[in-house]
Order: sequence, then structure tokens, then C-alpha cells
Amino acid sequence: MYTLVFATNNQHKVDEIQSLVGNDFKIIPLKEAGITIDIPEPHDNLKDNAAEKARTIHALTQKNCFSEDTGLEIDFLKGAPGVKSARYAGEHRDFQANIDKVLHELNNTTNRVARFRTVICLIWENKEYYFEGLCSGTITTEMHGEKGFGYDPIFIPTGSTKSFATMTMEEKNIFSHRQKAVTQLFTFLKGL
Ligand code: ITT
Repeated sequence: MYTLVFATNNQHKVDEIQSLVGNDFKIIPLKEAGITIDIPEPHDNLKDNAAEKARTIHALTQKNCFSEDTGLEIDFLKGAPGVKSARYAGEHRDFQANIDKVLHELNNTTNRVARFRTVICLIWENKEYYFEGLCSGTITTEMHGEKGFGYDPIFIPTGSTKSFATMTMEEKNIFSHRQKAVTQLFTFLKGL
């Protein structure tokens, strides 16, 4: 079995990815690896932030690892919150405040087209590899559901009538940006 450190402090991401991975790989979240740092995300694009996170953890552990950075891109907001998704309403990273801000900004428009984009950076045997997953959908006018995290209560993926926050993790994984990027990552690893 291969082990891979997952460079994230977000337990929801760990749970989603763990539910996708078979027995061939053991994912080690930062907490389990004994690492408690706040990983920097200083760049203006997902790829560079994903690289920064993976490189930071690789330098600390010297182990094979991967990171992912995700953004919600809303057409009416010209791609915002995008790379700023975690801190859209301020540095305190408040899911509810971020949702309130988005709903307020879309208050007067019927153009509610959006997508989640995930970029994964894998560092395997000291080489870097990138994978990307997209999930198209629309932003609702009010919140629906309490599952998941982040913007899940206001996002309905194309092909469903339900928000991510009303879905089980398995249902969300059928549509999700993260699932698509992670599937590429593990297909790549299995092919090595
Ligand atoms: P790490 O950097 O430690 O991995 P994070 O929470 O900072 O965790 P990101 O920067 O990748 O993660 O994500 C930015 C934000 O985008 C995140 O805080 C959520 O608000 C939102 N987000 C990411 N994935 C999401 C998903 O699947 N559903 C809903 N919102 C999501």
C-alpha cells in the first residue's frame, strides 16, 4: 500500500477524498502527520497556491504528498470569489459570511452560472504533477441543506436539482470538481 500525505487543514476535504480512495492508498492528513501549521496561499491563481501548499509540506516531511486548491467562479462576478473563496468576506474564513456576501452580490441578477474548479498538485518521488477538475452549476437564491461545507448550500451542480448541501457525500462525489481531479490523480498513480 502506498502512503500519501494530504497537505490540507480542511477535514471535509479529507473525508471526501478518503471516501473515493480504495485500499491501494493510505491518505495521511496533516493532523495525523503531526503538522499543525497554517499553510500559506499567497498567490492569485489556484495552481500556484496548490504548488505552495504541496512544496511546504514536502519540505517539512520529505514524503510523497499532494495538495489541492479549490475556487468557486461566478460568471456575473467575473470569476470571483475564485482563488479568494475561503476568505471572500474577510480573513476570518467564515462559510456563512461568504455565502451571505455572494447572495447579496447576486441579488438583482438572473445570471447565476458558476463552477467549482479544483487544482491538485502531487509531489511524487520529488517530481510535481498537476490535475484539474471542474463542476458546472448554478447559484441558488437561498440556502438549501446543511451537509458538506463552504458554498455547498447555495450550489446546484448541472444534472441535479439538489444543492450539494442536501446530498450525501457519495451523491456529491458523482458530480464534484474534487472527485474529478482526485480520480485523475489516482488513475495516474495506479499507472506508475
Ligand atoms: P486547505 O487550503 O487547508 O486545503 P481551505 O478550506 O483553505 O483548505 P481551499 O482554499 O481549497 O481550502 O478552498 C477555498 C474555499 O472554497 C473553502 O474554504 C470553501 O469555502 C470553498 N470550497 C472548496 N471546496 C468546496 C466544496 O467542495 N464545496 C463548497 N465549497 C467549497
